[in-house]
Amino acid sequence: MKIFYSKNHYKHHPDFEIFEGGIKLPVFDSPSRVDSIISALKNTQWAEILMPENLDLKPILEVHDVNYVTYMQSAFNEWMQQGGELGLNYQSSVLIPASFPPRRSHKIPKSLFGRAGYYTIGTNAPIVAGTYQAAIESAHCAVSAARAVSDGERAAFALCRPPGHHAGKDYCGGYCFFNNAAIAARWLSSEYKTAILDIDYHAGNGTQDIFYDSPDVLTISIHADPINHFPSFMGYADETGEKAGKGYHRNFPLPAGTNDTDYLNALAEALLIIQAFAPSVLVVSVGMDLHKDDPISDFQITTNGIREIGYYIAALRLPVVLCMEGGYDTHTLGKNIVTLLSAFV
Ligand code: Q9C
Ligand code: ZN
Repeated sequence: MKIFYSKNHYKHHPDFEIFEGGIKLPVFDSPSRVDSIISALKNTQWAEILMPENLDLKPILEVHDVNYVTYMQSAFNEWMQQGGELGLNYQSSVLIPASFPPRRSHKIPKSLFGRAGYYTIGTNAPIVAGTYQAAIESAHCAVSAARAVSDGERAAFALCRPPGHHAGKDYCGGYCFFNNAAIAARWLSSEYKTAILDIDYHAGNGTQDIFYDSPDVLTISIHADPINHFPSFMGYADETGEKAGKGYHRNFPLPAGTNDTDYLNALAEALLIIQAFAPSVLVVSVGMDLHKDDPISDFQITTNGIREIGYYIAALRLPVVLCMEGGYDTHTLGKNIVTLLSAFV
């Protein structure tokens, strides 16, 4: 299986993020997540590890607002020009806004932190010097995997970091900057009927938002009930799309303690909806934070459950583009990814 990943992911390495209560914690989306996955993949007989194609901004701008992309490109350097955070240098500074727009406000202030607040949904998307480059190349991994599948591969894996499914057309959040899976799906959808299945532990609010009024791409997310978990404001069962997109989005919020059987029941229901849509290609947002050992999650899903999830999805017999999203237990991450991907080998 073709695996696309860029070494430049490590350039996105903020030292900390800010949790509820103002608690400063080391980031969960650490570069070592990718090391865990790469070393497990290297121990298989089937992983062909490749660099992403060097694409331009075009596939990214099919999903993201040009002013947001420009903000992402310049934000960190603008902050350094303004002096950055007192006592921190270029290498250790982190850009995190502290003011967010009131609902329905569409004023985009000129000031850096005005824009930062406008283009960010929370404190969990810290921007450092290398974030933009890492995020661009992460998106290119997704498009490269989409192209491999379009060229006839049964499946391809985009080892995206930073992840993408919390990023909307014009916002970052939840460790995500550009929505890799949505970019791959938009790229594919010009030629193929495309569906996205999101199995990350968190609701894929960005993906939901991007395709919410569109019937072209069916989007389904299975996740922790947002009543208790990030992204809090989206991912509820009654959100099913709007305008022409009505009926083309579905959420499956699941309770704390969800086990393999509970999860597979929800997945089976989601897969029936996908079959009824009859896509010719499937994009999967792969978050391994659904595993029982994940440090920020409360599902009880085992590695065997993950193997079954792979079999269930593979049984659709559709070409599949898998994009890495979350998953923060670096001890089990590599093994779980190899277990999931094995279903497509
Ligand atoms: N109290 C992904 O898995 N919030 N993003 C953590 C918990 C941010 C997760 C706070 C979680 C973002 C791609
Ligand atoms: Zn997640």
